Amino acid sequence: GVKLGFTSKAKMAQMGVSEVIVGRLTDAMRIGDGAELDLSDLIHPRVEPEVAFRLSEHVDPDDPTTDIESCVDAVAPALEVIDSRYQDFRFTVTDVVADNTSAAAYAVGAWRPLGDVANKAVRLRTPQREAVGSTAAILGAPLAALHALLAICRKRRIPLAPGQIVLAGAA
Ligand code: 0L1
Ligand code: MG
Repeated sequence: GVKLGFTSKAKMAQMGVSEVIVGRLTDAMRIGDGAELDLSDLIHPRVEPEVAFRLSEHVDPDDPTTDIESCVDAVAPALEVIDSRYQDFRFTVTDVVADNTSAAAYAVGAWRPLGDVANKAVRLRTPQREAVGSTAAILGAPLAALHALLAICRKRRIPLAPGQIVLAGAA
């Protein structure tokens, strides 16, 4: 699948960038239900609460009438673990795209039919801290991230196929 990065104003400001980026997800990055992530394989990981979409149709980037929302059949809460080969996540936009947008691992919760996921409260708890957010932080609404993804896929010739997942960005 694919993931979007820098979808929130807070994240853009934190990282000093101003554009949305796309990275690749592979099945080897997936953390299965109940599985544990071995942190010794990672450098300085961070975790992000996200919204995942599941593609049910091929997305044709060459068709100007493509409706990406109708290519999605399910939505789920997700966690993305990011990690960077750049010390302390200090990089340029070019660096981070070359580093596959810091994508390291992800876990997806239970899929449910696509419904309204705009402005949903999100709470992320780790042993160290607890933080709250909103799905509105994802470009105003997670569905907006799908439209941003289509625009980037058109420009960068990135294929999207049924069965792939899309991590829409951090809440
Ligand atoms: O998923 C993300 O928002 C991360 C994008 C890459 C930038 C970073 O490492 O924070
Ligand atoms: Mg992310």
